[in-house]
Amino acid sequence: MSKQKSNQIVQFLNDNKAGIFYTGATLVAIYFVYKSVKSVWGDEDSDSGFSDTANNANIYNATISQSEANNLAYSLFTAMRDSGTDEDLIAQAFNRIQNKDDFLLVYKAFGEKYYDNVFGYYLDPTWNNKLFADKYDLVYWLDNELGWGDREVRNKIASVINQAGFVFKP
Ligand SMILES: [Ca+2]
Repeated sequence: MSKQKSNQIVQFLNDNKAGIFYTGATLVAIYFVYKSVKSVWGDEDSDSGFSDTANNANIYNATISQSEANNLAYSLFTAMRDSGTDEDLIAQAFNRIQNKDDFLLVYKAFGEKYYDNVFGYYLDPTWNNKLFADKYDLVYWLDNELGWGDREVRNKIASVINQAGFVFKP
């Protein structure tokens, strides 16, 4: 970039400081309004917190071991943690989740993780990320990641999640 060009940019920024500031502030405000609207209307099931139901998992009825449950929870996390979703990986994990106790073990292993529910990705729990994101459980993550375009996967996974005592629309 030429010196003259960069001087022009500096000049432009100086001349438009207030405008740039207000544009930035407006974008931040829109982001927060969108987030709060989404959290009020986006989920009819407003109780998206960690469910104690997981503690009722009967490991004797589970067809997977605890370490398999940990691996499946990690696969699901991997499928959802970045922007976008790996639907195939989710479907694959649910091939192993045969009954409600399997799901409850995986649910418990997943726990709650910081999640930007607008852009759909995991945030490391640094102090500033805690301002922008909340912790959500596996059912919330799945519901938010799988949109109406992912009907096939939703159909596949809904019944075992509902059997486990959660509300998840196919
Ligand atoms: Ca994602």
